[in-house]
Amino acid sequence: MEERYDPRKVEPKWQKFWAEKNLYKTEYDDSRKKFYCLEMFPYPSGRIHMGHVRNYAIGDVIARYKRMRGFNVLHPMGWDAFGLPAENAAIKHGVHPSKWTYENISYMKGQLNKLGLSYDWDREVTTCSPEYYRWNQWFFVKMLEKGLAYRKSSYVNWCPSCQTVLANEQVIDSKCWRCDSIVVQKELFQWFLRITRYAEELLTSCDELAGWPEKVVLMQKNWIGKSFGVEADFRIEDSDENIKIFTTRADTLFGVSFVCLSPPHPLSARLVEDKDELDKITAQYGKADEKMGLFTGRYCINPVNGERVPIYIANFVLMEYGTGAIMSVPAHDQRDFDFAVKYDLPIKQVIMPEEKIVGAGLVPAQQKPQGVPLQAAYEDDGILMDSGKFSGFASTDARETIAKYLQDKGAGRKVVNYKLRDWGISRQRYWGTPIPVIYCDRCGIVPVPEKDLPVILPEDVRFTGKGGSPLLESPSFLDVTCAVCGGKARRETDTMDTFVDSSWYFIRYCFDGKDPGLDSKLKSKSPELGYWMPVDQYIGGVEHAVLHLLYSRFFTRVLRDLGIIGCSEPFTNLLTQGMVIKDGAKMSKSKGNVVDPDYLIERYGSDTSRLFSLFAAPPEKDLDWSDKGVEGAYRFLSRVWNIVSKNLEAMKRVVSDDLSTGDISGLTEEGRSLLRKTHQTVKKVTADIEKEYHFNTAISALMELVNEMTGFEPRDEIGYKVLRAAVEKTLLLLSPFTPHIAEELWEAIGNEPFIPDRGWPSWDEGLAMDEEIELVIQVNGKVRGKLMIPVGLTDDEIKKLALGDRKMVEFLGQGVIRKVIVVKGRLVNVVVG
Ligand code: ANZ
Ligand code: ZN
Repeated sequence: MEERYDPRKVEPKWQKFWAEKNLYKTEYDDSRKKFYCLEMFPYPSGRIHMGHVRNYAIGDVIARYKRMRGFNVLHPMGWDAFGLPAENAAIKHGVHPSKWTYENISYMKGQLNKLGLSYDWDREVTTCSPEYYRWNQWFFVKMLEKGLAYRKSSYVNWCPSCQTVLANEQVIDSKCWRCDSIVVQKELFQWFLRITRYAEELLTSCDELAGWPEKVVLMQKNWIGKSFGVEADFRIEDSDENIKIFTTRADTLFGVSFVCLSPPHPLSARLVEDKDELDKITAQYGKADEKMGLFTGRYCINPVNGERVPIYIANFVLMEYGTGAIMSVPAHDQRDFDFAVKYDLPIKQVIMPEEKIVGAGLVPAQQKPQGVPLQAAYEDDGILMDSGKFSGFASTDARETIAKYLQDKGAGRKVVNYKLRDWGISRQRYWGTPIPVIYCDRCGIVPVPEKDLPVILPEDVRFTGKGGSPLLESPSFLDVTCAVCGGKARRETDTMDTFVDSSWYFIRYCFDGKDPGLDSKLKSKSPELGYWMPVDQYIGGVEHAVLHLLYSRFFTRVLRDLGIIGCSEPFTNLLTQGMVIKDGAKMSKSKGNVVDPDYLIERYGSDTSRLFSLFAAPPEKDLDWSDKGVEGAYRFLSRVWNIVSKNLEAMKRVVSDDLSTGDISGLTEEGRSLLRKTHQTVKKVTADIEKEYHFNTAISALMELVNEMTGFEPRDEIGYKVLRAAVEKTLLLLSPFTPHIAEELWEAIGNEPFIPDRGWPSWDEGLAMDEEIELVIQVNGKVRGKLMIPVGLTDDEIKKLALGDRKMVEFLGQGVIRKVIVVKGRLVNVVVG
């Protein structure tokens, strides 16, 4: 073997070996325990970054570890390949999104392979390929049949100069990313998936996500956002019509000073006379920065006290939430407060903080705080004031009481609301899955029949970035005959949100890519899905903690209800890894603090890159980049190399024997110590991996063992046996972290290659035990001394030692010993009277 560690020689050799023999291929085998380990698939942006290296290194350790523990491990990889950057590249540089994407994939796949990741590439998924997205379309058509997909009008960002819809990330400071025009809101018909049908189930089953970080579960719950409230009717003056408002604070009804409608609310157009004014405010709809209102000139009646309340149109009231209309209580809601100040509307306090109450009784109206006007809304709970017969109630009770009062009067009802909105999936762009419907003048909306799927995205289109989707200018795509009447029809030109692609890719991985039976297997229950799903360990960035995970949970349930899959939750355990930071900031191009993985691999090798990223921090914490740390990881691996190269010939002459059943009496003191350290290290590394994947402490334990090996000089055969056992166990334990060097040295000492098929090493409790332990001596329950004693003594021997200790003899003096208790061989309590 080479004297010096040179990863540039070692790593390509093993990558080639693994690939040629297709050693990471996985087979469905239901006689074996499975483990499905999944890392979030990357967007093929061009190159991988350190965040990917970290994410995939973590996943690879888990996959390799579980494999060595005897699981049938599924560990796949693929590409989230549709999306805006490809289209932007086409507009800017004239390359076709498909070419751009596939070239990036090919480069990045090379990078992943250089990292030595144990993927079964036969299951690779590329979401922009028709073999993949045809299933988006099939699921969509099924969802249409079930009423889970529907079309309605809603608002999109629109650039009036480019005449095109903009994604949120193409709107920069309210302006178009290309031409700097002010972006407006435009109403368009769009397709939605009815995720709200699953809102309650998605919420309650959050409690089953025991293997997820608590904060992620909380984010899921908050996003679903269940709230209990009241729908109250405010009758419009001089009309029999009501404005229905939704409030969670019925206790503040006596403090209402105006009512606001959302601009698109159907009543808005009827109550406002000046249509230009309404258009103006509609253009500002949904803008969080500036609150704007328009007085309609009309009034409505507060159902609790009959007061006349002015009706406004306000840009911050969302049409999609509650009823699209609110009652405004400036004294107790900061947003309403700001609005009231801006438009000079009354601010009427009806809740006061509890501390203000004198004595314990009710609060008479005249005792209300006088003088100083509110400087800001008082949003907390408290005691009602100026609220008619409800004054003096605690606000929490009043919410109930007033709700009931309204209900009895027939002017309101208790309701439950969810923040969760149906999922708008229409994107007016090219590089995505075509939505499989056609529009026929005679028959209306017609789903593309199953036999005509997939609807293929045409490649011969032009990219100008102006005038809407390129699909609009592709007659071969656009013009179709209606599947129902055979007449002329038009294809839908919108494509699907790319989140659809990532909502079920983990299900696609359960099949071999070339499985000819796939066609039927994805349409009904299959043994593969029953076996592999759910994912046992999912690993990825916390930035996907809300939408991607929620959509995946939704899709899994839809497929369950279509009879395709047996489970409801897709991911049993979730690990959200921390960020990679350098010089105190997240690594990013804009910060200019990026370290390129290619450079790192070229200079130090992928084992060092992996080891550093696993050693520098536990997976869920941020990883602080350090050049010194990388150097340190490299030196450590060099040390392992040197131990083997220095002792190679002698080690090769002895048989492998970890002495766990052998006779250790012939060992020197150092030999015994190394043997003990070896068994202790196996135990510790195993425990650290099992306990929340504490790879960093596992690696430090390995470093300690290697230190001890470095200082060890075997003198005879049994010495070399011990060294060989230490080296072999080190290589096995290291192999999930640094697979290349582990294979190389494993082979060098004369073993058959391919470590992942070896079992995980075991340890012997007896040999791992310390030779001496600390004995705590108490007198009448108080600690009076400590003593190092050999392990394995009987209680009587321990008693003798404890009582014979010189300090103890002095301490006990003339006292009478009534009892001596030995606890677990580690503590002696002497009871003296
Ligand atoms: C009066 C009020 C008084 C409110 C008060 C709050 C505090 P959650 O808890 O998130 O469900 N609201 C209702 N529908 C809305 C819409 N479509 N657009 C914008 N805001 C809307 O929030 C419910 C509260 O959000 C409701 O309670 C309503 O304001 C507002 F001291 O009603 B509240
Ligand atoms: Zn038709």
